[in-house]
Formats: sequence, C-alpha cells, structure tokens
Amino acid sequence: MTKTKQYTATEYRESPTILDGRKLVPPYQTKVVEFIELKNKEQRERAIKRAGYNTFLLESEDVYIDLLTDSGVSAMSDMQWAGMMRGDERYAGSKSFKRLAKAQRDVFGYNYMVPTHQGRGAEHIAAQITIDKAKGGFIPNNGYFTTSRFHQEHAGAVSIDVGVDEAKDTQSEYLWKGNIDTYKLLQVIEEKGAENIPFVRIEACLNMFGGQPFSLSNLYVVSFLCRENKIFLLLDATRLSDNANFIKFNEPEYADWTQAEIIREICSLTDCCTMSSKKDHYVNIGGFFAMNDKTLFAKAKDIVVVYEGMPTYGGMAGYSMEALAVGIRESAREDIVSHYLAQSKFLGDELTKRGIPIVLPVGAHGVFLDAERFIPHVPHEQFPAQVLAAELYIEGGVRGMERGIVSGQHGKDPYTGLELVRLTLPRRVLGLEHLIYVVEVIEKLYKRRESIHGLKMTFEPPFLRFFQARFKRM
Ligand code: P71
Repeated sequence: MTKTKQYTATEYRESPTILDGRKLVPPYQTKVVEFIELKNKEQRERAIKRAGYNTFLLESEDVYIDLLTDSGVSAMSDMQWAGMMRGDERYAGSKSFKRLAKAQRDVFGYNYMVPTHQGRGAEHIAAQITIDKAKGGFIPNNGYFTTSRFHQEHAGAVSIDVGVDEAKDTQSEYLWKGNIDTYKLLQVIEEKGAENIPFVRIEACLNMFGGQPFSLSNLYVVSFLCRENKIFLLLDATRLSDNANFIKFNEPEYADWTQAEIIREICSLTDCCTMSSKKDHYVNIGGFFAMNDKTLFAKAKDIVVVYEGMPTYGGMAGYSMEALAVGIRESAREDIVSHYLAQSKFLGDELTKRGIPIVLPVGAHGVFLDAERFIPHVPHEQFPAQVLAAELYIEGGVRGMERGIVSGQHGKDPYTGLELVRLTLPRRVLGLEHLIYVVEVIEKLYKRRESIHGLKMTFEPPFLRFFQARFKRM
C-alpha cells in the first residue's frame, strides 16, 4: 500500500494551503471537464415550482452547482477508467470479481463479500438474513440512516438510537458525534436481552447528524461489549476512509498510524459491513456486504441471487467492479481523502466567519446548514429545511438536500430531530472557486432570511417520502 509523505507539525502550520493539518491543494489535475450553466432567476423560480419545491425533483440541467449528494457523483481517476476497459463481463466466474474481492480483502480485511448494486442492496440482504421476521428484535444504531432504518424495520426489527447526546446539538463542538453512548447500549442490551438483538449497527461519519466520525477508542469498547454479549457488530462502512482520516488527525493515540492501518483496525473490530461504494470509492454505482462468518456468507449468497445477481457480480457489471477495485485502493490513501475533507472544512469555516449557522464541527462530506437557526421564524410543521433548500436554489442555482422533518419523521411520532440542509461536496469534482461562489450565495440568502416563509406538503409518498414529496408556498 502507498505510504504518503508525512509532514511535520511546523510544515503544516506554516503553509497557507493547509487547513487543520490537511492539504487544500488537490493531489490531482483535471483531464476531462463537464460544462455547467447558471440559469437566470426567473428560470430558477419556475424550475423549483415545477419540482414542487423539492430539490430531488429538479432537472439536472437547471442546477448550476450540484451539492445534492456525494453519492455516485465523484470524478473517477484515470486508473479507474483504465480499469473499466478490463471489465470481464462473462456471467460467471468473472476475473473482475476476483480483483474486487482481493481489493476488499487487502483494504478492509473481511473474509468474504457479495457485491450489490449499491448500499441499500447490501442493507437489504444484511437485514433479511439476520432478522427473524416472526421474532422481530431491536437494533441499536449510533444514529439512523433513512435506507438502513427502512430495511431493518421492513425485515421486522425496531431501530433504537444509542448515539451520543452531543450529536443532537448542532453547536456542540464535540469531535466524536458518531460515537455510540456505551451506557445507552448496555441499557438496551439489559432491557431487551442480547438474544433479541440481531446486530448493533455503527455508521462511519454519521450522515444524518453532519458526517460525524466515531473514535477508535469508542469502537474498542463497543466491539468488546458486542463480543461479550455475543451480538454481531455491523459497520455501515460508507465513508469509512473519511472516518479513518478523522481518527488519524484528531485522536492523538493514532497519529502515527497510516489511514490504511486505521481502516483495517476498524474492520477487524466488527463482524461484517454494508457498504455504499458510491461515496468514498469514487464510483457511480456499487456496494457490497462483507463478513467474516462462513454461515452468514452462505446465507448472503442465497439471497443475493434472488435480489441482485450471481454472487460473483451481485448488482454490478464487470467494468463497475474494476472501477470499484481501484477506487477501494484509492480510498485507503491519506492524501486523496485529506484533500476533500479540507474542502469541507474550508466551506464550513468561510460560512462560520460570516455568522451563518452550520453543524459543528464540520464533518466529512460537506457542510450542513442549521435551518432552525437560519430561519427560526419557520416552524417544523412548515418544513424549514425543505424551504431553505428551495430558496438556496432560487438564490444561486445551488442544489442542497433537505435533512429534516421531511426525511427524518417516522410514522406518527412527533419530530424531535434536526432541521438541516446538506451541502454535499462531490469528491474531486469542484474547485475552491465553486466553493467561494457557494459562500457568496448563502451569504446573500442569509441577509434576506426574513423574507423566507414556510411550505405546505401537497403530496406524500408512502415510503422514503423525501424523494418524491411535493410542496407549495404557504
Ligand atoms: C446520500 C446517500 C444517498 C441517498 C440515500 C437516501 C436518500 C438520499 C440520498 C446513502 C447511504 C448512506 C449511508 C450512511 C447507506 C446508504 C445507502 N447515502 N448508508 O448521503 O449515506 O447507500 O445510496 O448506495 O443505496 O446522499 P446507497
């Protein structure tokens, strides 16, 4: 594995292009460009109205700077594109799968894997084979993710949040908001009984709370508790390389470890992982379910053939597996990951300097505007994060994603979660100039924040409603 140059503390401190110890200068140059265009304000007004004030329903040609997600939108490297030419598309026994399986073993270290079309495909299989529908059960999570919770509950279990309280306070600067509160976890184990817990799930760079990492010391305790109680520990390894990078830079005990070593250590403390490779493996599509247990692997193979495809391609083409195999190895490289984490930090710092309320500390994959503080006059029932995302689009053609009551509300429960607009940075795609433009747009919007009013929902789909819900202005 490539060892990257280690900078001394002084070298870091003295360079203006280094932020929080990470280099802002990209470790790449651009070989292909995609042109983008800013539509005028009237066109933007019309476009968002047509989209029912839901940024998921905008046409991509109407979007100038697309910060909807970091999923499937990274720029691939030349080596990934080159890999695609080697794709072995034969139905069974593909060489591309062997290269993917080897990359998985080298970087993450699990014994077995089944590829899936993306993360939720892996979540589906994991939930189906570990949860007994008749018996149900409880799944402690460091925080929920929409698709993960859906699959746990669809399979018959109840998801329980055992994350730390700091994660729910956007202004707490606690570095490890992705940690599991081990006291809460123990309480759930005692109350529900270990035999009623199909697995504990810990997500890397906890998405819904701002892309917040867990610490390795927390994982040691969680892993110990799971092993003592004979409960499977499942890692949602989406953005794992980002989490490992945070550990290297912020958890002093591991400062001398390479990012690759930290990734391996995290995986070795868990029993299996679900992965959406569309994020930090820089591919447009792909994911997998990996595990150490032979019996679990056998069950996964039984299910994958029904819902995805042969166990040697799952939901992927040979060429996708090749791009992924290369992307997995790139994700272990500290220079590559450090660069885009520095971009998130840059965007967050510039907004903070201007008094704009965001989730602190800045997490992995972008910056989250705190809509409750940005527009405190708009109540939950009028969808503050939804309207803020719509107004941001109108202001400057910047597309963010609602992460509030529309995506977070669960059944009839009163909503107690955060109201956030996620500005997600596609990896290796944008330059600092784009980010400066985004800062200017948000600053203008902040100045006219009192002119922003709430929305009314006019269409609500039955599942994962945020994807297709429609709204109108109050
Ligand atoms: C993101 C996504 C993609 C997404 C999913 C649902 C609503 C909106 C956007 C996907 C994740 C994720 C974590 C932690 C599993 C998945 C599912 N994130 N775990 O953030 O962040 O993976 O999309 O490949 O199926 O935009 P999948």
